[in-house]
Amino acid sequence: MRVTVTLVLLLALFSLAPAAEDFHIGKLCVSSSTDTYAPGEVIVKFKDGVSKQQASTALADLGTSVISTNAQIGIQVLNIPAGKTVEEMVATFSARADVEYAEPNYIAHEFMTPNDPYYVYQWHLPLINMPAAWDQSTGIPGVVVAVIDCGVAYETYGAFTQAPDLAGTHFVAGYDYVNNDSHPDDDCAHGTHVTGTIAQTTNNSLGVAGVAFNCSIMPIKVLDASGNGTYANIVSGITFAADNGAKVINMSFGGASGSTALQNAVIYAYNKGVTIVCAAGNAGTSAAQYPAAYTQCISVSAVRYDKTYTDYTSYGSTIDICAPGGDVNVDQNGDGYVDGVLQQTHDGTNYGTFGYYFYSGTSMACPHVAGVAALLISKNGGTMTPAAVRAALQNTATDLGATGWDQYYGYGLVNASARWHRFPPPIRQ
Ligand SMILES: [Ca+2]
Ligand SMILES: [Ca+2]
Ligand SMILES: [Ca+2]
Repeated sequence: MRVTVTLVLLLALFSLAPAAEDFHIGKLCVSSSTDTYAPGEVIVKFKDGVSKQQASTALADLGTSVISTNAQIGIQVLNIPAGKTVEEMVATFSARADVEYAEPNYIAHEFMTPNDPYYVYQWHLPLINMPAAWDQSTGIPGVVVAVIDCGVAYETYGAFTQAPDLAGTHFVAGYDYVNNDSHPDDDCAHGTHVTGTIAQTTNNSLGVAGVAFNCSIMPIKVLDASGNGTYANIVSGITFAADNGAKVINMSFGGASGSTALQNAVIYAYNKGVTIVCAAGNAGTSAAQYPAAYTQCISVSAVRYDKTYTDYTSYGSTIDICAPGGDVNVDQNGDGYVDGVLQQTHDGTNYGTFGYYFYSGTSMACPHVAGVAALLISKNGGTMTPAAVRAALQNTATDLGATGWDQYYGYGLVNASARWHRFPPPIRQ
């Protein structure tokens, strides 16, 4: 007898965003400056013991004039002579015995703010410090995130249409284990929304943004149009991802039953160096959900705008970290819309009719962490063990609730912009 176990998508309520023309879009501040340092200026610090008179004589001899000084730091900002470059003057000052250091007057830019018009409604991205994180990395295509779900609107094929805001996203070949073909298109809408949070085409003046938008997505379909799938298909999806170069697996679904086959698939992928990120579940209880509860998986619970845990999120001893899952019953940020996670997907019936949907659930929290994991791996050059990814995520999370790890928030809210150092740290020579 064949036993079929159905899974439920870890998606709670959702509501349709009003038609695009109902959005009122505020002005975005995007720095347009491309200068890396102020032209015609250098910063110089003379050595302690060099008198003001000696310094000003040196500056006059070099044809420079003082723009400003900072007594606490002991620096002078200088105008350099016409015909000299900043590089030349930095070299000239640096070579002097009486100068401690000289450097260009670098220009700091505000953190990248994407120009996607509905980014302003994606409160869940700044909540995990995305603008600052994008200043460090937007991901690299060699880091592949497998989205094991109900498919993704990644191509135009047959009855399916590519989501307009996935047109610039990198995709690698996946598989459809529901229909047994190589076209894992989305007949449900969930997988496309999840994919958007990881790698929506970003800074393209369209729609919304994603966390690791220069990483690649491997779409793998294991759930059907109603969001159910067998463990056997999920096992196949996991081994496909592990065998085909995925660095991260996102699983925004779960079941209440443990399974030796499912556990062994997770171990197989983990041992191949794959970081596995799973939604904790939407049971609102401490009952374990699988695969999230397996120790190889990073189990993600869900918080809302005010950084409190949601009424639907599963919790308990297996929670590792939390991320924004949203709450579509409230508008805590006062933007006029429910506080769901906003991404583009189709309406679930007409596979070419796309809109921007506020979803909530641990399904939505999970891809935030998968995206941050992909950025970490990107910043590390494209490879990083799952143990190192886990350590970095947990050690840099922002603690919430009871001090230290707790059963609702795990190690805390994922922090995409945390400066992270190689694990283990290099030994100083
Ligand atoms: Ca976009
Ligand atoms: Ca809102
Ligand atoms: Ca805590």
